[in-house]
Amino acid sequence: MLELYHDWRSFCSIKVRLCLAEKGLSWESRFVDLMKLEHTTPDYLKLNPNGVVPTLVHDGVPIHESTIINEYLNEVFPTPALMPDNPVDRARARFWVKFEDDVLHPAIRPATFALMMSPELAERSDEELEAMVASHPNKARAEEYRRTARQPIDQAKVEAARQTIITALGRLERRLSEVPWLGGQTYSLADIAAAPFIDRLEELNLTDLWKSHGAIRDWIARTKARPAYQIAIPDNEQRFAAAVRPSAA
Ligand SMILES: N[C@@H](CCC(=O)N[C@@H](CS)C(=O)NCC(=O)O)C(=O)O
Repeated sequence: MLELYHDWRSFCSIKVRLCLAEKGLSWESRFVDLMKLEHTTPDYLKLNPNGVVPTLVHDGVPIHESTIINEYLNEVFPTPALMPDNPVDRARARFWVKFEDDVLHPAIRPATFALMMSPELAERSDEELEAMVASHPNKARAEEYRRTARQPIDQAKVEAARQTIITALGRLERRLSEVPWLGGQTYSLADIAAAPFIDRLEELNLTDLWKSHGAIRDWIARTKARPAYQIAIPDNEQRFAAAVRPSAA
């Protein structure tokens, strides 16, 4: 049995749900509400001491980290294969998965906190915030939650992240001008890692950033046309209250 501890809205959770959907796997949803700080409760920290979602539990065995979870799923459920079959393309695919972990996900966080999460986090009481800071294994992240809940948006940080996103989109555009998918000729874990970025930039109303990137827009259209994409992204009622609702197309 597969259980996924996840938040419908979380970038890394979408990444794992995409992989599960591409594999056609059924799984039990264990919703961990990040806005209610449920990821830092003692029970959840026992399951994932990093205090983050997602966590996959396969027949009682927890697996952490979205990239590692997707590699695990690809090994244990090999069909359809989600890594290229030659070593050079596999190396390229791994590079783009790492690019998502190192660049895309950190770059999207400031705007997500500022524009999507702050209204809901502001509703948390001081006691809840203090308990979260005390129990969160990553104090820098805990402070980010507290700051978001109580202080004005740090516009300079959001702008710096926007510049990082613009540079990242330039790199993605160059890659996708050469090959149809990030890993080369076939859809792979690399595309799965980057796909949550599409939905998040839509929610943040930042799609202008790829307006002049024809190869990215083509990749987005092909990615969104995959049935797994529509299964994995949140329904409207599962989104942040502040989200711009993307059309179903
Ligand atoms: N590298 C981790 C990152 C996990 C992560 O940052 N998850 C976010 C949601 S996308 C989270 O749980 N944030 C809560 C927090 O940082 O307190 C992964 O890929 O699984």
